[in-house]
Formats: sequence, structure tokens, C-alpha cells
Amino acid sequence: MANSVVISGTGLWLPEHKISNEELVTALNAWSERYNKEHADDIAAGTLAEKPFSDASFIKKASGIESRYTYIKEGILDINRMRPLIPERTDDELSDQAEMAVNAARLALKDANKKPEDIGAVIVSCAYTQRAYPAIAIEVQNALGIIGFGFDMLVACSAATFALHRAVEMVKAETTKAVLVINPELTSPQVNYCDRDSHFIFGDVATAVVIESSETAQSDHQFEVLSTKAETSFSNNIRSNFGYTSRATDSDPYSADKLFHQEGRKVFKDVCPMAIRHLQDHIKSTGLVETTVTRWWLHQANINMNQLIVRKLIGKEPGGEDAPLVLSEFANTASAGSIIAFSRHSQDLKSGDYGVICSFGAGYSIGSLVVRKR
Ligand code: CO8
Repeated sequence: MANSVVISGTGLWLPEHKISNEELVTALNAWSERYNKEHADDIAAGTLAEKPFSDASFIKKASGIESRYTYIKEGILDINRMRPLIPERTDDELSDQAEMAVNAARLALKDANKKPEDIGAVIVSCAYTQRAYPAIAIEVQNALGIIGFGFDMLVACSAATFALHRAVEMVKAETTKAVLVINPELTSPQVNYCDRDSHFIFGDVATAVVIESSETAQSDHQFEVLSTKAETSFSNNIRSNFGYTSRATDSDPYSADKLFHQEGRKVFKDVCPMAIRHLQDHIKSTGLVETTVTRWWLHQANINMNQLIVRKLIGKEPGGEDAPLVLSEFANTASAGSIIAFSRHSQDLKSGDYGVICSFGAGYSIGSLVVRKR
């Protein structure tokens, strides 16, 4: 068994396009106004609900989100379309999600001071994959020239932490020497840009992490993974019914229930206490106490959720030093959020400092890793 397993590098790839809250709100409000005019009689008769208007200041206050990156901007703000316009690629071209993944993976390999031949396995783990097979991970493995194996995993917002758990176990068991865990979060095709409750929530990004034995690690910044913990508890409060059976159920594959939808307030109320208890239990199991943790790299869904969770854990109002936030720039990037926070805000930690990476979201699912800077 390998002695200790480390995170030896991370990669963060940003799409070139950005959309502000104001741009999204302008598009949704123009779309709603037209809808309400076109359906004025039904709305007046009470047979159809009026479409409500969105508000950029509500979005910032309720969530902490100010902008988001999108893989393709074209189409999203067009009130005749309200979804991205992504040109279809042929089977011979690298798929969109594999391209995002390869971009992040190259950055992580560089950061870890590794070459593709040093890696034995690729896990692509995210909220959606753009097809069922061949696995995106195998396409990425091929594009990078990695010899070994790859597979895809879906665990919504906990996809990154759950995949890191698998990678740590694989390296510990010496199933493989080093693992690339990649999170190409191409969320925009699943966002309902006509729904004021959720049109602002998500952004696109790709992150990647190299996991390997401490014996082979050569990078400047290494974090030993001391412990991992995962839990799930079924809830319908965050759901997408998109799936391959739509063809057989004769349902509309693009209806609102096939896109991301949630009961945001219920999620907030359920997930905060779950995450606090999960983290308290995890910290306790390692023999540490919460106040010895220098940094909390939490899932990035909502500023108020993160502040509530960390305040309960450390017993004081958290600052950016305690729990960095990347929401205002990135919005919610599904599983990539805690990895973006880690990638951007971990290099200043000193040898021996403790940190926690934690995700929480649909499922419900919660995943955490307790790490120590080497
Ligand atoms: N503009 C103006 N008003 C609005 C808007 C808007 N854009 N949106 C909602 N409102 C209204 C509501 O309709 C409501 O009006 P009323 O009181 O008349 O009913 C009022 O504002 C207050 O609404 P809420 O109570 O819902 O407001 P909150 O303060 O709770 O904020 C949030 C809403 C921001 C959604 C918040 O509840 C939240 O962030 N909750 C946590 C959700 C969360 O963490 N979800 C995790 C989802 S991510 C995940 O699991 C991964 C899924 C896979 C990725 C999917 C990719 C597409």
C-alpha cells in the first residue's frame, strides 16, 4: 500500500465568454414581457400564469453571483432562442466537453510537474456528460496519450470530491500510479434561461486535479489527503429529468422539467445543517478540531450558505481567508466550485496547515477531503 497520497497539481480552464447578471436579466425580462403580451387573454382569464421579471440586485444579494463564464455566449441572450448555440461536431473531432477537459488537464499536469506517461487513469466527473459512450474520459485519455484506463462519473455538485475519493483509494491500493480527475462543467445547455428562479445560477468551467503517491510527487505545492468522507440522502428538491428514455415516453425532451430546476429555499434549509454535521463528524474522526483548520474550500452555490456553514464550524464570522468565495466571478459551476476555490486559494498555506475541500448539492450528496500542506 502506498504510504500517503497527495494532491500534487490543479488546473483551471476558463471559457473566453462572460455574461453579467445585468445582461441575463435584460434578456429574461424582454422574453417575459413578450410572453405576457402574447398570452395576455389567458393570463387575464387566470388559465396561464404571468411570467415574473428578474432583478440583478436580487441575484447578487440572494446568491453572491455577479457574472459567469459560458462556453458559448451566442444564443443565450437572444430572446428567440434563450439557450447557447453550440455548433455540432463530427465524430472525428474532439467533443466540446473533452476539449474543455483536455485544456484543464494540461494545466494540472504542468502544475504537478507531470507528463501524460506518468498518469495511469483518467476520471471525468461532472454534473452531465454530453453523451453516454464512448466515455468522455477515454476520449481525453486518447487525446493526451495516456496509457491505462478512464471512466466517467456523475454525482452532480459532488462529482469532483467523489471522484477524488476514488482516485485516492486507487493510488492507495496501488491500482494505478497517478490519476487525473477532471471536471468539465458544461452547464449552460441545461440551464433554463427563461426561468427567473434559476436563470442566473450556473456558469461553465473545467477543473482538473492530479492525485499521486507522495513518493512520486515533485511539485512545489503538495497537499496530503488525510481523510475522505462521503454521504448521500435522496431528495427531489434539485432535479433534472433529462435522459435517454424521453424518446420512449413521448415526452418533450426540452420541457422545463428536463432542465435543471430546484426548490432553492428548501435546499438551503436542508443542506446547511447536513453539511455542518458532516464536516463536524469528519473533522472529529481525524482527531482535529475545527479551529485548527486554516482554510475551507467549499462548494460554491450561495454566499449566504457558505458563510452560515463556516460560521457554525469556526464560531466566528468567516473572512475570505477562512473560506474563499469565487461565486461573484464564476457563479455556481456544479462540481468544479470547491476545486476552483482550492486552485486559486491554497498556495499561500504553510507546511503543516490543514484545509478541507467540501462539496454539497443534488442527490443530496456531500463529499469532503481533509488535507495537510506538505
Ligand atoms: N429576481 C427577482 N426575484 C426572484 C428571482 C430573481 N431572479 N428569483 C427568485 N425570486 C423571488 C422568488 O420567486 C421569491 O418570490 P416570492 O417571495 O414572491 O415567492 C423571492 O424572490 C425569494 O425567493 P427565494 O426564497 O427562493 O430566495 P432565496 O433567498 O432562497 O434565494 C437561491 C434563492 C439563490 C436559489 C437560494 O435559495 C439558493 O441558492 N439556495 C441553495 C440552492 C443550492 O445550493 N442548490 C444547489 C444546486 S447546484 C447542484 O446541486 C448541482 C446540480 C447540477 C448542475 C446543474 C447544471 C445546470
